[in-house]
Amino acid sequence: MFEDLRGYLTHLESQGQLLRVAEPVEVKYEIAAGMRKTSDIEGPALLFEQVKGFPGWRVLGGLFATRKLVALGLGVKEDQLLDRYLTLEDQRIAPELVSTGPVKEIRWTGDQVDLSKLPLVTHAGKDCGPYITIGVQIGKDPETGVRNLSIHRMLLLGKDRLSLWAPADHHLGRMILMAEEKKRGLEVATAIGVDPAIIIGSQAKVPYGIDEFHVAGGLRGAPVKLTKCETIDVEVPASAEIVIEGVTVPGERVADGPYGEYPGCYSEAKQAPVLKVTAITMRQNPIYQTALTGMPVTENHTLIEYGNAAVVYREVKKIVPEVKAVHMTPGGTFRHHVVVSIKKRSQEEARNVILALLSLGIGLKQVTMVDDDINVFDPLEVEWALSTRMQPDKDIIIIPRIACSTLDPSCPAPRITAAWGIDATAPMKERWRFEKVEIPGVDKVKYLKGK
Ligand SMILES: Cc1cc2nc3c(=O)[nH]c(=O)nc-3n(C[C@H](O)[C@H](O)[C@H](O)COP(=O)(O)O)c2cc1C
Ligand SMILES: [Mn+2]
Repeated sequence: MFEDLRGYLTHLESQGQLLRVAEPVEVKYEIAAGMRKTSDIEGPALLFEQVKGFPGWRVLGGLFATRKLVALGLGVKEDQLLDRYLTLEDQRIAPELVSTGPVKEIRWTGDQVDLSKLPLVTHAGKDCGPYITIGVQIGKDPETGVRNLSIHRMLLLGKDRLSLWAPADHHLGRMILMAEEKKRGLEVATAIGVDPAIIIGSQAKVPYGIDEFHVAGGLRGAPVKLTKCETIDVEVPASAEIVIEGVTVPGERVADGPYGEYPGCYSEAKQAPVLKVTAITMRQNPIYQTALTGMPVTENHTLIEYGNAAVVYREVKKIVPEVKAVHMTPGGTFRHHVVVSIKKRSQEEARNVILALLSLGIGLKQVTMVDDDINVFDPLEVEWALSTRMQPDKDIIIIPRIACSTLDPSCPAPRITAAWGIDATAPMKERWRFEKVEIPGVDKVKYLKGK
């Protein structure tokens, strides 16, 4: 368990997973270039100690650039990530309210609020401007008051204005619309620079009405300490580096984009809600955290993987208790394609799994089903199953149109996709015809070193 982001960074440094960059960098492209490179070479996370034009600020990037970093954030072994995540996600621990915390060391309210003083980063070459990309938004249901945590990008619009891209099928987007129906704004706090469990917890695919602070508490094995905001009725992590308090402007929309998105392509300008900022509080010498997205794999992918894999695993398990493994694939952006291995007990049950998974609405466009003797993490074995265990005329299911939360540019319209499933499990009868050829005694060959 880490007390806060700083505690976690100390741990990362001791593991050789944090690099301090002393060379001064620009917020436009230069920070993101380093993040792109570290994502492509498997880490480490980067702490930029000198940011041109922003004396006294440090910028943290690529904190979850690799799966290894996500595993370190959860304090689990990389090869046990899904297993451990499933257990921890179920272990809910309620947050604890404290009277104050380090996040209150500096307070800007009223005219002091000035977002241009924060080192907001411009990432991709064609992005329309600087974005906050890894702020954890905390909002409350306008009727029940139940909190929600999620991450939504925010475009810098002015010294006290940001866009807030939260679509209607995400929980925060729903809350914004509910408040608008009552002709009100929604109070939203954005916490930047929090301990890893809060960030990972914000990505849990739990139903509407569950406060993800309880999930974060379970992930870290201790309650998250929260304190009240200055200008809105929302609670935030007491040791966050920065908190931006604000209220959405009912009915107002602003062009947001183009922006280099998780599918690895630019999204066109969208009409996004607007947040009027009412206060900014922070720690002394704050660390501003930014996250990269774009071509997989980035932290926008690694952070999504386990929330999605957990939902898929739980769903498959309801249908086939003998589910062996689930792999959200990197090329599938950890959202669009999943490979699932099962021990089939009846001839067509892989088809039931395909239909169930495509209905989840988490962005899945392709489900590939294989038997339990196929390693879902090995693309060669998966392709071998496709080459030898399935016939395209009868083993592919195509669903012409479903509602789906996706930014896949090939979709015919926003939030609509076609989807498909491939049953590459072998028929149950004449099973011997699909058996892998194996040579006895390979493990006894001592004169060659294995991988
Ligand atoms: C780095 C990062 C950036 C993200 N940016 C956005 C975004 O701009 N808009 C969005 O709708 N979801 C974004 N997401 C995904 C949501 O935060 C995620 O789907 C979350 O689980 C939604 O929470 P909810 O289930 O409470 O709605 C982002 C995720 C990560 C890790
Ligand atoms: Mn939620």
